[in-house]
Amino acid sequence: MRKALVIGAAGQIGTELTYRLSEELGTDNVIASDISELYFEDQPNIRTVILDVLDFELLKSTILDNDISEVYHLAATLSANAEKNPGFSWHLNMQSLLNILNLAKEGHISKIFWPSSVAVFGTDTPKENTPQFTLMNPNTVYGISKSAGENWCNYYYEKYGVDVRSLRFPGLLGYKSDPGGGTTDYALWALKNSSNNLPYVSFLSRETTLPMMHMEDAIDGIIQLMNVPNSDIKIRTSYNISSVSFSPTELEKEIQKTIPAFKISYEPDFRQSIADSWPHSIDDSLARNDWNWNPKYNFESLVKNIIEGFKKKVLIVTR
Ligand code: AKB
Repeated sequence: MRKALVIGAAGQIGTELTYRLSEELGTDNVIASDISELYFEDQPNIRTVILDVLDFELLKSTILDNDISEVYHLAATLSANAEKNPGFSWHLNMQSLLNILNLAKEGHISKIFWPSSVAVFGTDTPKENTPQFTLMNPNTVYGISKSAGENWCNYYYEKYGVDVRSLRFPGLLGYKSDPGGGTTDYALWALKNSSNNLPYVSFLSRETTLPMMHMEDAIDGIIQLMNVPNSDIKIRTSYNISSVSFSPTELEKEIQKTIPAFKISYEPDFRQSIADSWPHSIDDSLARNDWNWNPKYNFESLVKNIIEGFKKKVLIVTR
C-alpha cells in the first residue's frame, strides 16, 4: 500500500501535487504538510498536518505514525528569496533533504521525490540546449544548494540504496497557487495581471530567455518518474526536463493574442543577474529516452490555458 507525505504542500508545486496524488492514491493515502496551517478548499477531506521539516523527531514520528511509504519533499527557499538570506536558505534546503534521506537510509521511507532546478547551472554552462552533463558552477545560493542536494541524493542512492528520484525543473507556471520567491515568477505575475486586465512591470529585461513549463506537465513528470521501475532510472542526481523557452517580450506578444491591450514595461532588479546565469533552453533527451518524458503543452497552449485558469479565479489553498 502506497502512502504519501507531501512536505511544503501549500507551495506552488505542493498544492497541485497534493490534489493529483489524492486522485492517484486515494485521499486517505495522502497527507499534506506545511510549516503553518493549510486547507484544501476543493477537497477538505485531504488530511493536513503542521510540520517543520527541520524538526527531525517530528518528521520521523509523522512518517512512522502514518505508515508513510513515499515522501515528496518540496519545502525550500527559492532563488530570489535565498539571495536575501543565504545562511538560512542553505540550512533549510540542505538539512531538510538530509533529514529525509537519513530516514530513508534507516528504512522508514521507501521512495523520495525531491525537486532540483535549472539553477544548478551557472554562467560557465552552455546556454542553449544545456546538456545533462556539463560544466555547472552555480552562481546563486539556491543553485549551490540544489547542486549539493543532487550530489547527496546520488550519494545516498549509491552508498545506501536509497530510492530517491529528482527532476531539474525550469520555471513552473500554473494558476492554482502563487509562486514563492523565484526568478522565473515574473512570467506568472505577467499572466495573472493580464487576465485581470492589468499591465505588468517586469523585474527581468525584455530579452531574458528562460526555460519554462506548465505546472500540469511538471506534475505529470513527477508522477511518471515515481512510477518508473527502479532499474529504469539511470540518473540519481537529477534529470534535465524541458518544455518551452521564452523571453518577457515574447510572452507579451503571446498574451496579446488573447488580451490585445496587455503591456509589459521593464524595471530589472537584482533578479536579472540570477536569470543571466541560467540556461536559455535545456536538452532533456535522457529523460525522454529513459522513461518517456514528453510534455503536452507548447508555448501557445500554455499561455492560453493559464489565462483561462486565472479568469476562472481558481483559488485553492489558503494559509
Ligand atoms: C526559481 O526561479 O527560483 C525557480 C526555479 C527555476 O527553480 N522557479
